[in-house]
Amino acid sequence: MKAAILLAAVWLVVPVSVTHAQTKAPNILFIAVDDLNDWTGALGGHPQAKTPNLDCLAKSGMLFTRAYCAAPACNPSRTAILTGLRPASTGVYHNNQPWRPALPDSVTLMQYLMSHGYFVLGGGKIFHYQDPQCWHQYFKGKEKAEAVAEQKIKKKGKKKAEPLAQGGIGGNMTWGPLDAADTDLPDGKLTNWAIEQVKKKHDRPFFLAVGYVKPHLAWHVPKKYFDMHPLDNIQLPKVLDNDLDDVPAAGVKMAKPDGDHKQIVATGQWKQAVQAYLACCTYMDAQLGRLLDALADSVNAGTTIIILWSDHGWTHGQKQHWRKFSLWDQDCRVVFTMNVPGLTKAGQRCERTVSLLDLYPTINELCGLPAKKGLEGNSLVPLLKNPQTTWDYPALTTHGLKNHSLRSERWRYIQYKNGSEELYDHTKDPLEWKNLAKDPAYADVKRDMASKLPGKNALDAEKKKESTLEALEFPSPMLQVEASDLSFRARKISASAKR
Ligand SMILES: [Ca+2]
Ligand SMILES: [Ca+2]
Repeated sequence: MKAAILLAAVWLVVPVSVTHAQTKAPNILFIAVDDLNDWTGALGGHPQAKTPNLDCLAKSGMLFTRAYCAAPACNPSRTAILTGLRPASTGVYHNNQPWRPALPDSVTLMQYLMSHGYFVLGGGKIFHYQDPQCWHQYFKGKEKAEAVAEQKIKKKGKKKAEPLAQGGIGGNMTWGPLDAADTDLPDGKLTNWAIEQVKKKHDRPFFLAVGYVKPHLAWHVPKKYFDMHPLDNIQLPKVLDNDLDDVPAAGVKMAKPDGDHKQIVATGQWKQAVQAYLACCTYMDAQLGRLLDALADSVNAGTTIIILWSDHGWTHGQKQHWRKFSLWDQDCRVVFTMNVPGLTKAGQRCERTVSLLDLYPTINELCGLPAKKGLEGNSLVPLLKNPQTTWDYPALTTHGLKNHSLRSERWRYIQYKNGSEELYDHTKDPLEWKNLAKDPAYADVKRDMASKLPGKNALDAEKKKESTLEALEFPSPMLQVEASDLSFRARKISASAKR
């Protein structure tokens, strides 16, 4: 990746008082990665992670080392990011709760940008449940007819992107290398489309959302990515055998030790699962590299803010837990980088606790838009200017009604709906092995953390009738949104100058 070009400082951040008519507003490349935990070179969560392009992106701007999701599941995490409202305020806690019916009047980040003159386009997985009114254009990926034709080819015995070896425990938890090219898969096709967009000279500032679906299950990517992570050498995450002994029942229920973990251990596939996830991360990283190179070579280099985030973490057997859907650090921590030309500098790391809820207000400020009322995050611009800035905003992650987890720079405090608690001291216990919640010495810490939990907890939004299992994830097809930007054309960017 051409890091040097990303650093080009062509313009400075637009002060709020200056309108778009007077100065060129930045473009935004908004990259989402599904289910990517800290197993990246940049965050160092796994020593064998190979993510050179992501690492280069992080090194060329600001890496937030303590960034957390608002919820450890796709739908509620993304809903929080894109509406600027946390789950306890919306009632959208789980994947089976379509967000738009629950929030009919919510003006999403994309809608807000549209109303201020941005050209808003996207592709891949951004929302869990698609919302056509949020986009001028959307890349739907594969045509339905094309997918059907492919199935027919498969049935006739012609091999296309079929697994070379199959592993896993069933459901969507399967893995194995594919006899396929990068661009046979959705993330490769998405990247080709996104490259065309970043290369174009647009007549107004753009917001381009690119949502990668790997490393989400199922873990099937071209064979070369498996070969880059030889099975014999794979290291398992560090675990403590009796780690769940000091976890309250509500936490054990989230860990589900009798579920995936039992099956993966019984079938001797722990290393295979780790290999497959690492392979998927490297595949996604290769697509990311192609996109970033294209931007660096384009007319938009130097005028485009690059933001990359993952929607939550992922756990591979720690606390006998797999997937996300828990309130420990491994599921709540996300990858989050920002490259803001003229503002961030190469090699910056910010260790303050930040939330993905902060994205909406941050983007507004960087784009010079008026602060939108009612958003629950904080603009990160002070940290982008100086990552050492004092910052007393612990990051809240919520999984289900009244199950909260709060992370400060030192502590993680968990409080379940039934009142049971966990407390971990990250200065001594980064893997959260020793629950200090019952130790009276920490009563003050607990009280302080508990006082910062939401005072109001919205009741559950309406649920879909189907199962809540992960199979429901990303059920909505990548909709093609017609280029319905007529209202926009009438408005034009200069409209914002009249405010
Ligand atoms: Ca996800
Ligand atoms: Ca423990």
